[in-house]
Amino acid sequence: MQKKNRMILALDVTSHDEAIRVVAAVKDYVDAIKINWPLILAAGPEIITELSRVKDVICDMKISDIPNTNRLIVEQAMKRGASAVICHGFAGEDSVRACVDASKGQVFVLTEMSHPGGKQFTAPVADKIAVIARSAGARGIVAPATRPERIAELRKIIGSMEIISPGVGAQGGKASDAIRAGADYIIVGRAIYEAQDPRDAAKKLAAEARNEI
Ligand code: O7M
Repeated sequence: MQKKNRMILALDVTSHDEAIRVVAAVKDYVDAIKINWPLILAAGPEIITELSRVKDVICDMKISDIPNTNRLIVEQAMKRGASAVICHGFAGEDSVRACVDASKGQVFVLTEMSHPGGKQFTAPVADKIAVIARSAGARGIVAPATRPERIAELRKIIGSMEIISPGVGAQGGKASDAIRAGADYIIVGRAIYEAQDPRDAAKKLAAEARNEI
């Protein structure tokens, strides 16, 4: 993934054709496409391969099982063309390591979730999860744009590992705040694909993430 726009598209649409339309409109302004269960279930896992011909695809299945099952899931995603996967950290270090091994290090570990409920269970253990992500050899972590101060604190734990940050737009976070706090990339979904003009929305958000406005 080339760090040009500093933005990852969260493509949570539920039709193959809609997904392709959105990607065609915004591909110049995003560095990768993150797909999650809504699109994989609607369009089938072949969508991973199809989109990987356009951009790097991050498979966000929030993998959180025992190590063997995690390995099997990651192998399937990578075989279909994913560039990286996302796993939860709360299943423990062995589960995270299984994802790291199966993806050759291309894992982002979710630390503290961006929604209000993320404060209940993930926030109190987020620092420990960041330590696990680092010691397991993950590529980076997911940290909340809705709480930029937490991005800054988690950055201190992980050093130069990458931070990708959801919660911009629909959840109330601001692209420039997340980047200033230490995120490498923002993750944006609804503020782009639900916009009247997704291309224009993506252009403006990328400019903000690149610190141009
Ligand atoms: O911009 P949105 O709110 O429409 O979408 C945000 C995307 O980021 C959506 O795909 C969520 O599943 C994801 N996300 C969060 O919103 N909060 C989190 O804490 C973590 C994620 C995520 O990407 O986890 C890997």
